[in-house]
Amino acid sequence: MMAQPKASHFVDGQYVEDKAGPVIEVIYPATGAVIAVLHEATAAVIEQALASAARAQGLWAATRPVERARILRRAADLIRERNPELARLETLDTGKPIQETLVADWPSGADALEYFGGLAPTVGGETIPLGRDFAYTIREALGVCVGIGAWNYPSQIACWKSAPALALGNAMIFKPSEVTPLGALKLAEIFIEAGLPAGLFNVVQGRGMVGSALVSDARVAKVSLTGSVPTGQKVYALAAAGVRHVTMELGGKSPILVFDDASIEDAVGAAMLGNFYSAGQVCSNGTRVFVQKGIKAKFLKRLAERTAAIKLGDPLDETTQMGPLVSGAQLAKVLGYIETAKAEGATLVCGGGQAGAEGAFVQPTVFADVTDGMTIAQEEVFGPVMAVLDFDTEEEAVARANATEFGLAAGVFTADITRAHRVISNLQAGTCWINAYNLTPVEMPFGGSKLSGVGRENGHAAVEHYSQIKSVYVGMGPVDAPY
Ligand code: TXE
Repeated sequence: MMAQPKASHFVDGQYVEDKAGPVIEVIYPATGAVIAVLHEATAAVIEQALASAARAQGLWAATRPVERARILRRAADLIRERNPELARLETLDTGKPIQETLVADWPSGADALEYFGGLAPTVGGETIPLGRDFAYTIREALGVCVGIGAWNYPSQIACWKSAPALALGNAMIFKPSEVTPLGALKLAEIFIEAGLPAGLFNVVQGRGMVGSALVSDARVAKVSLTGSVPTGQKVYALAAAGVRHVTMELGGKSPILVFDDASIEDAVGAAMLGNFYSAGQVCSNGTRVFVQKGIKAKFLKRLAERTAAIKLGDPLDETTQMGPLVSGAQLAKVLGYIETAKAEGATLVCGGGQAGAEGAFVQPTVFADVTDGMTIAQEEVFGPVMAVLDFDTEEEAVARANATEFGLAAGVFTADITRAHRVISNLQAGTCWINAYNLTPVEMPFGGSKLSGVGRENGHAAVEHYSQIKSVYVGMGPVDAPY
C-alpha cells in the first residue's frame, strides 16, 4: 500500500525534489508500514518557495476579488469531486477512519474555499468624513503568509489557512507536519488545476527547522500555526523578532459542564464526540467532563455502555468508528498518561490500554472520580481518554473549569437557557457550545484565549487576520502651515 507523491515539495506550480534534504518516512499508523519516503526542504527549496511566492503575490493582490473567488470555488468543486480518493489518502496519512475523513476533513476544507471565495469580494473599506477633508481606508493583503500545520487535520488545516489567505490577495507557503505531509501536496495540485497562478500556494516539507527558517525570512508578513503550546511559544517569539502578524491555534484542556437537568443521552453523545472523534486527537476536545453529582451514576452508566460499543479496526473499512493514533510516539505518550491516571487514583470505567497487537490503537478510555490536581485533568493527552469530574454547584464548576492555563473551548449542557448563557459568559474560552460540542462550521470564528492562542480562523473574523488597513487622508483645500 504505497502513497508516494511525485516529489516531496510543490513550488512555483510544480513538484520539486531535492534529495539532499533529510529523509521523512510516512507511516500508515494502522500497520506501521512505510507508505512514502520524502525529503525535508533544503535551503535551495525554501528559497525557491519564498522567491516565487513574493514574485506572484503582487499581481494576485491586484486581481479582482471575484476572479480570485472563482478560482477558489473551482478548487472547492474539484475537492468535492475527488473526495473519495482524497479521503483515502487522508486516512493513510493519519490513520483516521474513512468514515470520518469522507465527511469531515476535505469537505470542511472545501467549505472554507467556498466561504472565503464568497466573502472576499464583499470586503471593502470605509469613508470617514472630516469636514472639508475626508479619509478612506483600504483593506490590503499582507503579502507572503506562512502556514504551519499539525498532523491531526492536515488537509483541513491546509485549506483553512490558505482559503482566507488567497481570497484576500496573499500568497501562502505551507509546511505540513512532518508526520502527515501528503494531503497538502494534493491541494497544491488542485489549486493549479483550478487556475491559481504558480507560486501562490507552495508546499515545503520538513521538521521544525524548516518552519523556523520560513518564519524568520524578511519576505514573510504573517505566520499561522496549528500545533502545541510549546511550539506556538517558539514560533510566536520568532515572528515577534520581525514584527510579523500571527495566528496561533494551540492546545487545550477544555471543559464540558453537564448539569442535572441536561439530556443525558445528548450530553453523553457530545462528551464522546469531544473525546473519541479522530481517536481523541482534536485540539478543542472537551477532555474535562464536569458532571453534576445528581446525574453522575446515570451518566457514567450510559457512557460506559456506548463507549464499549465503539468499533475499532481497519481505518479503510467504512464501518470502523475509531482508528489508531497517528504514530508510535503518540501511542507511547497516551499510554503513559493512562498509567499515570491509574497511579494517581482515578477510577477506570472502561478501556485503559493498547488495543490489538499491530498498529497504534488505544482503547477508548474513561476515567471517573478525576480530581483537578491529577495529571490527566491538567495536561493535553491528545488521545481517546476522557476524564470525568464531579461537582455540586454552578459557581464551583465554573471556577474549576477556568482553573487552567488553556482557554480554547468549552461546552455546557443544561435545559435552563438562562443558566446556559450565564455559564458561557463566565467561562474563559474562545470557542463555546451550548447543548452541542465540537461543531466548527466555517461560518463561525474558531480560536482560543489564554495559552490556547491568538487570532481567529474562519468566519468574518479571519479577514482581519489576513489583511491590513491602509488609512488615506485626503486634503481638499490649501495646507494650513504655521511656518
Ligand atoms: O506538534 P508541534 P508535534 C500535541 C500532541 C502532540 C504534541 C507534539 O499532544 O503529541 O503536541 O506534536 C512545526 N518552528 N499537539 O510535535 O511540535 C512542526 O513541524 C516552526 C496538539 O507534531 O506543535 C509541525 O508542523 N515550526 C496540537 C507543527 O509545528 C515548528 C496539534 C506542529 O508541531 C517548530 C498537534 C519550530 N521551532 C500536536 N517546531 C493541538 N492542540 O491542536 C515544530 N514546528
